[in-house]
Amino acid sequence: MSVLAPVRRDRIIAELPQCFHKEAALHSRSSFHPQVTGACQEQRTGTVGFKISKIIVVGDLSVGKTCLINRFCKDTFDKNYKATIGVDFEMERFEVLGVPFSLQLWDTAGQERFKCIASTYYRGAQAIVIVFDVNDVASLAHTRYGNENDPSNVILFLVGSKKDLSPPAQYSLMERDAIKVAKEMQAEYWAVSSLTGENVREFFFRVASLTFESSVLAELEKSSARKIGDIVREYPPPSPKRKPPPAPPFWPLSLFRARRSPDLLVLPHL
Ligand SMILES: Nc1nc2c(ncn2[C@@H]2O[C@H](COP(=O)(O)OP(=O)(O)O)[C@@H](O)[C@H]2O)c(=O)[nH]1
Ligand SMILES: [Mg+2]
Repeated sequence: MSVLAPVRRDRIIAELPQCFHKEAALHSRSSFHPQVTGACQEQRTGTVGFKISKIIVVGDLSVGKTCLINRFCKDTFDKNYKATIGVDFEMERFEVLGVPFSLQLWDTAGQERFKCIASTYYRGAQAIVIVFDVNDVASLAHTRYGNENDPSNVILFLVGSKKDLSPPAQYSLMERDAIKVAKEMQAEYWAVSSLTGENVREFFFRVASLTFESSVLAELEKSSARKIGDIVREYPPPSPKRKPPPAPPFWPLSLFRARRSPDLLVLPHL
């Protein structure tokens, strides 16, 4: 029996949630990668079911990072600004295609920009969520810094926050620029409102699904590499010169002497 409580019913993902904008999406397939679906059906997902995926949230001060996490994890919204002190994180448990999968959402007060903290904060992150305020062009320009520290295999999301404060005409102008930035960074673009909750759940479901998909694909790649390794070990390629294999270096010399004159069997001194 599992010691953990069952996953909440509203955290169960059975189908791939769609992207927000096809032009700036990590991929726009309508369903999970067939290899991933197959592996889940046949329970070949290895360690993925025990994994906690680290997701870090970065962006300028006051763009709405904490509110975004709180809207999703606690379904609350606080109008009063409370500066985040230090580093905080929330855990969210999901079930994707029947496999348990957890996200650890890291929130900061913006210290990730300082080089000494950045490496610790970014280390092991599977996805980076770069938040900007859709009503503040400067905060979009600043998002580019998020790119400097990430390793190449990390999944990037560019999230425009406070959509409720942006009139539609103004929003569409800003969206053009945001999509351009997202494409340059190879990030997936989303626009959300933590006040109304618009797109918040959809966004985090997409984060969970894409990180899950990439974890399963990595696991499948690892296990096929292991299988190739086994075949190579079992059937080593023939060596060009057929030399007898060298004696293991730890064999005592006396063993060889003993073989040559069996009547003088000397057991090795162990
Ligand atoms: N109208 C509106 N205000 C927001 C939204 N998200 C955050 N805020 C406000 O913006 C301020 C900063 O939010 P916070 O999440 O603390 O920013 P952080 O410094 O990036 O963590 C707070 O006063 C929030 O109430 C939103 O979606 N809509
Ligand atoms: Mg904060």
